[in-house]
Amino acid sequence: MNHFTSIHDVPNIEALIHKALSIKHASVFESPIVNPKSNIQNPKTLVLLFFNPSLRTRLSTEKAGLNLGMNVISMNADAGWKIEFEDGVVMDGDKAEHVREAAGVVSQYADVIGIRTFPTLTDRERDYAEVVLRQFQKHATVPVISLESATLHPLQSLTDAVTIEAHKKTARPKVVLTWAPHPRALPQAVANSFVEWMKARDVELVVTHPPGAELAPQFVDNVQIEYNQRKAFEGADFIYAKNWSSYTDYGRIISPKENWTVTAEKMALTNQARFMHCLPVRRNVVVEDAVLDDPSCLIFEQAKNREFAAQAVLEEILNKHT
Ligand code: SN0
Repeated sequence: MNHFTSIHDVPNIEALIHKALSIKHASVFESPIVNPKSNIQNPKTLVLLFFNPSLRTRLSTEKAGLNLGMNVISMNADAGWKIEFEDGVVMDGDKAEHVREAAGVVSQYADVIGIRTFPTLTDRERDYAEVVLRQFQKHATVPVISLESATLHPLQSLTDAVTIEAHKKTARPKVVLTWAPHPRALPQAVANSFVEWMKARDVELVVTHPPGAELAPQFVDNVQIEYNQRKAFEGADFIYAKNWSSYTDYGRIISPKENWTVTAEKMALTNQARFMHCLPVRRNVVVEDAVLDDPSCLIFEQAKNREFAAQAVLEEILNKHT
């Protein structure tokens, strides 16, 4: 694998999911006798640049790098110089460094670069062009992985595919992505990516959201959309909740009249579905305490699987490039 910025970078999705599962299996059943780091003569360096906050992505990707004996350097990119991403501009404003130099310089220290960048939620064209991620990728001389970009979160979705694969009880489980309320305008990235990865899996995918919360057509073409949340929940094996702001009225907070919070009462309509969320989650806004605190809830399992997903991706990239 050359880069990991979306599902389209993955040559064999099935193999990558099973690689993450086998790393998970080994971490549970086989304790390594030697620290792999002690055997590594020329450790590779992973540099993670965060233009936005992170807890799980940062810790799981750092841990995955350490598991592989890599040197890991994380930087809150807003602590660096303000970066210009447009080409051909006269840089006489507040931006001190162009992405051409920034990406070129980071490439001098890194063997793999991770980038986290959220959307503006005001400029849809720019966000969906993935200007920050693509400019970094263009001007870096080493592989780039997305740690959540403006419109996609592939490491999360790989994790979610791994989690569903490990917990499905039937060959073709019913997987429901449900929109949920939120006080802030959030990206569509997790939902876009989840749909993209689930479309590539053998699952019955249903997306449920109120009118006005339609995702970008390139993601939901041929996807079953159900505006009645209760109806969507019927017979579901997995309920994946996520808020996103409007794509059509770009960045607007959607406030439906009905209550879209995931409750224990709604979960009772399902086929004893396992609840999933990428986190962070607003308790009693997105989902009730009772659902999150139920032992069947998969949120910690998802968080744990982030490590194995990141390790599988890094291994694939290192195998190709070292
Ligand atoms: C991000 C999102 O894309 O929705 C990260 C999810 C992995 N979530 C948030 O920004 C939540 C912020 C909040 O205020 O609850």
